[in-house]
Amino acid sequence: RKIKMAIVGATGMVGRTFLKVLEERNLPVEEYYLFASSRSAGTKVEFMGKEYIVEELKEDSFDRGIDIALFSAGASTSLHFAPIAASKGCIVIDNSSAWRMEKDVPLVVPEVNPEDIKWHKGIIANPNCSTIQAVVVLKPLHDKYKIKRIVYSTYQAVSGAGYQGYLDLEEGLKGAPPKKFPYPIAGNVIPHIDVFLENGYTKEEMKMINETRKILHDDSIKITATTVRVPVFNGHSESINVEFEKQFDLEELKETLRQAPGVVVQDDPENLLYPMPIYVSGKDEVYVGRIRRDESVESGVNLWVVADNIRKGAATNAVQIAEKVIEYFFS
Ligand code: A2P
Ligand code: 11C
Repeated sequence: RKIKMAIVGATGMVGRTFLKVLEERNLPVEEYYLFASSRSAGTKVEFMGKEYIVEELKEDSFDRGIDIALFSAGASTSLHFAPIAASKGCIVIDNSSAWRMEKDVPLVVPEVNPEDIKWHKGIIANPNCSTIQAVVVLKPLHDKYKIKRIVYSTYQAVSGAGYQGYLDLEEGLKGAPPKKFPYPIAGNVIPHIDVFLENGYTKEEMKMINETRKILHDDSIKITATTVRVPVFNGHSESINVEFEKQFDLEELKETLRQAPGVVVQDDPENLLYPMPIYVSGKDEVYVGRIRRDESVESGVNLWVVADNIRKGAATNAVQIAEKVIEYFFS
């Protein structure tokens, strides 16, 4: 069976990375279609050694038997177009926040809960970048020691806010005023990502809390979060404090992480070895270091977790979901 795939938002930060990751991973896809808004319809893009023309996304865009669509064109585009695509038999893998918490939409990180893909009803959601890198590391620890509570503190790169966010740092370093963020990001730290909610948390913080529970299938885990934008171009960093039900041996915990799929342990303080975003940018794995016991509680650990938010945090994760979709439904 010939598989046809669409990329929606092909001109964006994540969309361009979809194309890069697809070129690297060689999926059994016969035909690709590239979509964006009317603003960039007609744009020529080099992809898989061919020239593609970006088309405007419209209601009838999925009428030509497209099997799988990777969406990264913002939540409002997904809200409108994902159900239209799904109604035409297309499996949508959506990178926006629009569908993640819907009951009949699986929220998937392939290293963590690939089986959830099997009960999809047309839309599969890709989690928020900050959540993805956290759960890749937390899942093997939850299986072994049962997580009781998590405290997330993030240090998030400007690329998470798309091209405009990236430009705010680039131009801000030359003295230009901000356009995307409410304050200058160059030389600054902004404790505010996405909109504020009534409980005083930002939406980014609540995404981390709710998505972690959904992906780990455990609503009993207590979670709190503070999410912060820092002047880093690409690669999100997170300090994760975890408390377990069970006791653990630190060496065994490190070994568990070394064995975990998609995880690289980079932890050798004597040789000043710990993960940092400028070195992790461009990688598909999640890096963890600074692994140390939290001596203030019965059974707890501190972790420093870094990943490329555009690759593993978005594009790579979505392409990995597509690979699983093909394995489960097209072979
Ligand atoms: P366009 O380039 O035409 O604006 P980023 O997150 O880097 O800002 O990228 C957002 C992506 O979503 C871009 O590819 C953008 O296309 C696309 N996009 C935004 N709005 C729409 C829309 N209404 N329909 C289709 N694509 C959209
Ligand atoms: C950021 N995490 O770094 C955000 C971007 O829910 O998909 C991704 C928002 C989302 O700004």
